[in-house]
Amino acid sequence: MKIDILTLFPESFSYLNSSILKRAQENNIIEINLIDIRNFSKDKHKKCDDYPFGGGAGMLMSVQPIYDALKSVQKENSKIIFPSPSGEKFNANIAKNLSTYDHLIFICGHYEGIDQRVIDIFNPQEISIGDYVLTGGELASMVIIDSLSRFVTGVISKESLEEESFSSGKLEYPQYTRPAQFMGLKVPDVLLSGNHEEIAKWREKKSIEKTKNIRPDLFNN
Ligand code: 6GU
Repeated sequence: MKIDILTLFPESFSYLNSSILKRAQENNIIEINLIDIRNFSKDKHKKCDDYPFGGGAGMLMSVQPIYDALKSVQKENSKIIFPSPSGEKFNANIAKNLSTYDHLIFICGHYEGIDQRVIDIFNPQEISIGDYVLTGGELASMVIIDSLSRFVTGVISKESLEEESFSSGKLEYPQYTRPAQFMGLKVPDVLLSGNHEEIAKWREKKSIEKTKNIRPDLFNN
């Protein structure tokens, strides 16, 4: 999978070069490209924003630099995503769907938003990562990319994908590693028993308890 990220702040994406996504890139499973929108501005000062017509707070990202940046990477099969607080709410199903594309392009908005004509011309999928507002689309893009990458074959093991929260519709059970005792706190005996059937039962029970307490809505969906 190839992912192009259009942004005014390419330096904010170093997270994608660590840990699992670093390995995925080294193994040529995922290729991530950062495109600095500013390089496409035809303004003599490389300006990429301007005042909103009709007035209002803040600045908007202008259409021309984004248009040219997008055109420089768009192919016939590209899926364009615009992370935005006004998008549909992100979840694991959307992540799974995005993981099936060969080419994704993310447009990172900043300031008070972007010129509507970017949306009218390219018809991107608008995705919000939750009901709160971020200062820009960079963090949201990273959240979406991190999450969809886990569904790309070869990025993590099949077992990890199946065991974790939301694949089962429930929250994950508590986990422990060595030591078996720390500051008087003992790992539950069943996990040390070697009885896989009992361990599976305990995990299922804990998973249900936790979901009931914290996310009862998951049972109603
Ligand atoms: Cl995708 N972008 C911004 N700027 N704020 C958000 C968001 C996205 N999702 C929730 N809040």
